[in-house]
Amino acid sequence: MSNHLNSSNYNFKLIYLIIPLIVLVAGYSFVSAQASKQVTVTAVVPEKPPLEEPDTIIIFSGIAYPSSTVTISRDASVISVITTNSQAHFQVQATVDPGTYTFTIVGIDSDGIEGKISNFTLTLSEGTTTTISGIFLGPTITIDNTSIGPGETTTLNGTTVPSSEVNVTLNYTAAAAAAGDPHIAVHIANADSNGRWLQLFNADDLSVGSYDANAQAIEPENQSVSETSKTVSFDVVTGEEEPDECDGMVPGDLNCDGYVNLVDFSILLFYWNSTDPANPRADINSDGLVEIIDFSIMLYYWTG
Ligand SMILES: [Ca+2]
Ligand SMILES: [Ca+2]
Repeated sequence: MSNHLNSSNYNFKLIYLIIPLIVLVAGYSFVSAQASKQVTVTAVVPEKPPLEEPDTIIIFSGIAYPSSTVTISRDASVISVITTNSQAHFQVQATVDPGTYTFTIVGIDSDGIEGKISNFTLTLSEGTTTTISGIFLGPTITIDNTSIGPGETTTLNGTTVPSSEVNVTLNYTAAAAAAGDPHIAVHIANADSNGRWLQLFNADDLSVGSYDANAQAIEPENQSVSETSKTVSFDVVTGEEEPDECDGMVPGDLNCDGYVNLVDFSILLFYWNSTDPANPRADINSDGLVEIIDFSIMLYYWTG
């Protein structure tokens, strides 16, 4: 077909369209400013119908994840599975019937993590060659802990274009946010030469509540900005909300080891006659005093 397109028998008209990429996660100035990235759609149309109608061709090119696969589907039917190079670039050409289609593009990184799906709805006229260039899929993202308490961390990581800057946007979603608490924070991570990025959050640096996070990459060559990644969520909880090992243990099992025995009895003696024992389970009947009644309840549950 390229012979036809380059032939001097035809005059070609170049339709050059710039469409802004739809950024699904918007609503705050930082990402809006960074989302000026654009995908270019170019269509080459023969001015006069040739004797034999040339094929209708669509070309996709862009960035996904290094040495990984990109799957392109047309109305949910896979039309092409391609491999990216070590710098995450891909280009593929497909011949399709004319018509209006929704194309979806999704990458799976070399760790098997699927990125967020990108969509394009296009009308392809017969005999045109349409090129969609500048596609930049959002980074892949995974999270290791979805609930963290004091001193605990959660790590977000994934893959994008090598040596890019990755902006991780943390969104505090709790309704009862403390006054003055920033609801949005952007953390900068840097992808290594294999495209792997990582961002760690420590519960001690965050308010108790629920968080959403996603990532966008800025590739080093042209400073173009990727689509957003999928969104991951995690909760920061207080120490008291951590699982209590004494939940479900019988009264009298003061050290919560599943037995009521001499160990529990020695703990009871330690707190004997106290009104506010450091181990509140020692006051078995919760009447404010560790005494003979508690001992008799302990004997009732005695397992030895
Ligand atoms: Ca015990
Ligand atoms: Ca008592």
